[in-house]
Amino acid sequence: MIQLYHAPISPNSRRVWITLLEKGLQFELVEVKLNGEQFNPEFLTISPFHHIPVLVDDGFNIVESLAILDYLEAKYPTPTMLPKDAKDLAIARMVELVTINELLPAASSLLPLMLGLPGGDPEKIEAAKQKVATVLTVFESLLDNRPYFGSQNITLAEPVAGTVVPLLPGVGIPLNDYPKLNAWTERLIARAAWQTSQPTPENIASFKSIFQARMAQQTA
Ligand SMILES: N[C@@H](CCC(=O)N[C@@H](CS)C(=O)NCC(=O)O)C(=O)O
Repeated sequence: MIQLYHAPISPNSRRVWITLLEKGLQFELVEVKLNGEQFNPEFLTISPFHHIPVLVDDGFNIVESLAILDYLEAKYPTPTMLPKDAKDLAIARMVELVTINELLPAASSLLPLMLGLPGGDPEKIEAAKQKVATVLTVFESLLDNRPYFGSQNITLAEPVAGTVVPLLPGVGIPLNDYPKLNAWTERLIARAAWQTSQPTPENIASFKSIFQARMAQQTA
C-alpha cells in the first residue's frame, strides 16, 4: 500500500494528499510532527533532507512533492491530471512552478500574519504582498472560460496552487479583484478532497506553537 509521510498543515504535503484522493488511490497517511520527529534516524533513511512529503510505493521512496505528483500521474494515469495540448500543459506547469517559486516564498513571509502572531518586518511584508498581487494577476490571466487551469477537469496545477491561494484572504489579501480565480477557489474548496485534507484547528494550534518555538530559538 502507498504510504504518504506528511504534516497536516503543510501545503507541500497536502498537494500530494489531495492528488492521491483525486486519483481515488488507497494509501496510508503517516504523520511526521515537525517539532523534531523529522530528524529521527529512521525517517532520515527515507528522507535524507528531513523534509515531508515522502511517498513510499512498493518499497520505492520519493522526496520532492512535484516529483511525487509526476510519479503518481505516470504510474496511475486515470483520471489524468495533466493536459495533453501543448499550451494547456504549459499553463498547468506554469501554475505549479509559479506557486512553488514565487507564491510560496512570498506567502511564507506572511506566516506570522496568517497565524495571528506579532512580528514581521513591515517592508518585507509589503514586498511580499506586492509579489502575491503579481502572482494573482498572472493566475487570473491564465484562467479562461474553463473551470480549471487549461482544462475542463482538475490537473496537478489545482492541488499545488489550490492549497495556497485559499489561505490568502486570511492574511488580508481578498480575492475579489480576481473574479475567475475567486470562483476557481470556491470550486476547489467545495471538493471532497479539499474538505477531507483541510487542517483542523488542532493542527493549526500545534503548528503555531512549533513556529513560535522556532522563532524564539532564532532570536535567543
Ligand atoms: N521542495 C520540497 C519542500 C519540502 C519542505 O520544505 N517541507 C517542509 C514542510 S513544509 C519540511 O519538511 N520541513 C521540516 C524541516 O525542514 O526540517 C517539496 O516540495 O517537497
